[in-house]
Amino acid sequence: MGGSRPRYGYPEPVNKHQEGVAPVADIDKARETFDRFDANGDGVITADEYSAAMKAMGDHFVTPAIADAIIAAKDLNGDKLLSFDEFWADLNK
Ligand SMILES: [Ca+2]
Ligand SMILES: [Ca+2]
Repeated sequence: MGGSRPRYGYPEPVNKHQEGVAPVADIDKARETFDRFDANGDGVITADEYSAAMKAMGDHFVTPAIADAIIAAKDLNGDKLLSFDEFWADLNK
């Protein structure tokens, strides 16, 4: 009959897998979200696109004027458009 082996000196991993834990922003997910906002796929999000996307997600309070202010807060180069780099930089602040 097979005996049981001693298990000393063999540390077991505490966390085998951590589902639903996202300690750092995930660039793939960010890209997915960005694409959802960027309706015409030109690589930048306008206030209109932002507002429309929020509406599509059920948030009717983000008017184009509010979207304009949100984008202005994230807009790093002042062109009033949100590029993916700016979007990503905002997520990682
Ligand atoms: Ca666009
Ligand atoms: Ca910009």
